[in-house]
Amino acid sequence: MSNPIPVLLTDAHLAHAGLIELTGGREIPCWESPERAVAIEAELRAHGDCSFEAPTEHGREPITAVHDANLVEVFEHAWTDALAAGATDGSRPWIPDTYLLAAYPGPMRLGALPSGAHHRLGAYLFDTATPIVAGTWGAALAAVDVALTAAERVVGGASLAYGLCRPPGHHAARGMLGGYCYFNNAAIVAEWLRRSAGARRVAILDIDYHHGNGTQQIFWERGDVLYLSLHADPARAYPYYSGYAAETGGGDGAGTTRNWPLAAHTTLDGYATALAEALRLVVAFAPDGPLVISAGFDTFEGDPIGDFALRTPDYAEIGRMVAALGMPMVVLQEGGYAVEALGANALALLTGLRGA
Ligand code: Q9C
Ligand code: ZN
Repeated sequence: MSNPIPVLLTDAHLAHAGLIELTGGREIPCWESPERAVAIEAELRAHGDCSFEAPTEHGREPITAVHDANLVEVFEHAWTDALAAGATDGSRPWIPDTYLLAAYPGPMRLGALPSGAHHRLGAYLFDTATPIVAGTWGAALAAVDVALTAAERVVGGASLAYGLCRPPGHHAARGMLGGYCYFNNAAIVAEWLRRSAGARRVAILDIDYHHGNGTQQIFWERGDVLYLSLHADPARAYPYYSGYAAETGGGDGAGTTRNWPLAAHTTLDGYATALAEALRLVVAFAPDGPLVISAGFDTFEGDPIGDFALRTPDYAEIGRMVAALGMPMVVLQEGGYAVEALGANALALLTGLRGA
């Protein structure tokens, strides 16, 4: 008989409702909605063997340990500066229209920056799917606290804890927001485990449908953090520019990044083959801290923005495979947009992870 699974969550995410994202030249309702976390919470409360706990505040230090301090400052002030400048009347999200690409300066030496943080934000954002509203900053801070408090539960002895993070995190890089992500919850936890919890080697297993470009970038040259990701082949799927099998890390991190780009219509068969390879690498790496799992359910057959074909019981099998490692685990919510199935999929994964 195992103990209830600690589930860390807060209502702070409700104030982050981006309203719209721009995709392929169209304005569409945000897939990444408050209803996602509401649905997962409802299902776990109704049918899960879970204890529900509020996060504690951890401040900014764990955030600036992985993110550029300028990004944090610009993100904090982007909404209020947009309002003050009259750039939005508050009824619409802020989405910058001008982005600072690496190619912009060329040989030029550029001397100044725009005064409004909402304009500077264009230097710290890589797509048009990551809107900012009044509650975004607070929700992103709270999601980090959710993730870190879940990690503390595991460090304190729980074999498994689940952080119901919203907004998600794995697309956020050191100096860049994007992909519905603001702070990289999983990367912040991994770095916190290294710096503050005595771990010398930490592994991150990313099972969201999309490649976690942010997590990979943050730990690219780090031999002490293993990043493993199963995802849709970026040759056809967002984020397009990373997640190819040839990307394996650099410098001290050569060999401690690995990617499994997968085909459209991937079912449990193909998924489990890749997952088994990844799990063998976790064993070989021999982490001495908990396994950090970036858990997305956009691999589900009914997901509106994915093209995999996993079914609800498959998440229990995936969970059992990971549980067989016998490692303590911090599970953090990333994507998944089939709202009606999210609760069942989360419950299945957690049930499997508990070894049931
Ligand atoms: N037509 C997460 O799952 N837009 N982020 C894709 C495809 C961005 C996904 C557009 C998808 C971001 C956490
Ligand atoms: Zn995703």
